[in-house]
Amino acid sequence: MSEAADQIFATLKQSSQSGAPLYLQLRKSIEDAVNRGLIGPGDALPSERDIATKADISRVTVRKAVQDLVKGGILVQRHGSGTFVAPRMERVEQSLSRLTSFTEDMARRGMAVRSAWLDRGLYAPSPDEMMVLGLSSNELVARVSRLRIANDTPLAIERASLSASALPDPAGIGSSLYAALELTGNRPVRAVQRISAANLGDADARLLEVPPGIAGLHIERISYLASGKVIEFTRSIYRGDAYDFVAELRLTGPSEEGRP
Ligand code: 16G
Repeated sequence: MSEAADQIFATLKQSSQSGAPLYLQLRKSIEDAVNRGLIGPGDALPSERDIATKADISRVTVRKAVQDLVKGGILVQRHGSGTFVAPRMERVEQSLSRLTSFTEDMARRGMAVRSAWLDRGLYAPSPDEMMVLGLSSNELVARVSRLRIANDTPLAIERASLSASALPDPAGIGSSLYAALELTGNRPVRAVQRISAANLGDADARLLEVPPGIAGLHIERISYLASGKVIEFTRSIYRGDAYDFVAELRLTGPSEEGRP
């Protein structure tokens, strides 16, 4: 760690009269140092003992601040080797006006795509799936759940449901669902996507290699064939630190007002 960064802790020592709890002051100093680039991705933090001595605070206080920053994804701890500034994610900017597949999106950016299978098979549909896909209780639903990985970084967990008549062999889709649907004339032409904030649960956070509880995006996509029939109902969790969804907005002319 550079001398400039060392000063973070010395400054804290001088300003520790400000009233806020010490661990919050330390947390903020470290966060500011990361944001200002004084310490960068991959840089090691001094040991707990060293920080405590430099800032003249207790090791318990240091531990509390560091643990908070690990939870928030600012720092990472590696067993045996210490605490480091977390690697910065290269954010993916994703347009909200084009109906593309994950494989196409990543290929366009020159990123190597792969998926890890979480589930694929034919099941009795859930009430949600029956309603959205228009299935009756004696029909089957095809489920395709994958961890989507680009350049070795897990970016999203996608759980797609389709009617079994549209996808009778979910295990045979290969690397792209949309490419498989295209072959049978079932590729969607329109979709409605709903994006909401979600704090990641333990299991999802583990798969996405982020701390549990961190902010993510819950995305629900319902896709349609040209006939208007729903073909895909996908619920996904995207990493909040990896994605910017971008929509272009235009001023509505009087003739278009009130149109959906
Ligand atoms: C996108 C879609 C997902 C679709 C997948 C197909 C979102 C949020 N999701 O990731 O609904 O199933 O593409 O990708 O955009 P694939 O053809 O590479 O399997």
